[in-house]
Amino acid sequence: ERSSNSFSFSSYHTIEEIYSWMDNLVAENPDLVSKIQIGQSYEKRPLYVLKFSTGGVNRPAIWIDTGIHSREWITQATGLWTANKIATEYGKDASLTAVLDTVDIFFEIVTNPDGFAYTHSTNRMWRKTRSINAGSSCRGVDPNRNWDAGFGGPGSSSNPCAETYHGPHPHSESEVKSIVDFVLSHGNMKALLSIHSYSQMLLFPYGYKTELAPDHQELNDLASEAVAALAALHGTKYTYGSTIDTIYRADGTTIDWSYDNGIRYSYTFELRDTGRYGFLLPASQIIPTAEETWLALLKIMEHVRDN
Ligand code: ING
Ligand code: ZN
Repeated sequence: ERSSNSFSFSSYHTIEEIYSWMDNLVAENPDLVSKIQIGQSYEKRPLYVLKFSTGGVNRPAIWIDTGIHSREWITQATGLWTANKIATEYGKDASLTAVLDTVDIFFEIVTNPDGFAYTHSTNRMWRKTRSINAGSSCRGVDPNRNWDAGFGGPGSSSNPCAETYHGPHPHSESEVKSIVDFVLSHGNMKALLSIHSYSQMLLFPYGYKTELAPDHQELNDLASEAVAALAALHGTKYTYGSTIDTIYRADGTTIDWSYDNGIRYSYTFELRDTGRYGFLLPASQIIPTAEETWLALLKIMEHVRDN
């Protein structure tokens, strides 16, 4: 695509199309959007983050990632629509404008590029990274079990062939380690929103233990507001709660790591649907999904701005 004006948000795209679209977004919004490379994947693809900022120095910030599980194509597609929304609505939408006047947003859209390329070339259902596992013919580590928060517990697998393989040690995957290093060195991240599919859920810590998070009540109240805003658009119903109580025990996950590292507003979205199409969500649902998710994201961003 030459111009991001002619890019179709209602279809799924390859990594090459997405990376070139990102360059256009930056070129067309140079005062708001910049592109940062935070590292490279196992197969040496660049790991890009879009930074949305209206100025200041090390402002409080919100991290959003999509596509850490490569087969969850609705998430990268929602990421593209959302990044475009942020760029086009700044200065128009009063609520978003007020957020960006004090808060920066960091957005990693293709968080597992090797897996994503593999879902296009070879296996549409690939979830993990593509790293080689010593002593096994099975490839890849689950990048949502690889974080240093309850790492290696029973809510993950030590079998390299399993979909929830935790990897040889915490942050063994460069796709994970690059985020860890970036977020910690930033030092002022107030929220971390990690977007998955599917199940229509809004989850918060913990996944690795049944103990309630110290901020449980606030996280639960904000989740309730966010899913109400989401449902108001198209009637899409979300459940919400701590990971362990709402889906299952999960050890070494992104949001438990961020929460344990001082990022109070740590949430995982599980986007549409509830299983009819699952990971193969029809492209006709991209825009409705992104639109409704945006309303929930805005609620969370407003709360971060005001707290
Ligand atoms: N589900 C998530 C998984 O990694 C999840 C559920 C999200 C667990 C966040 C813990 C924290 O199993 C999908 N669909 O990936
Ligand atoms: Zn996932």
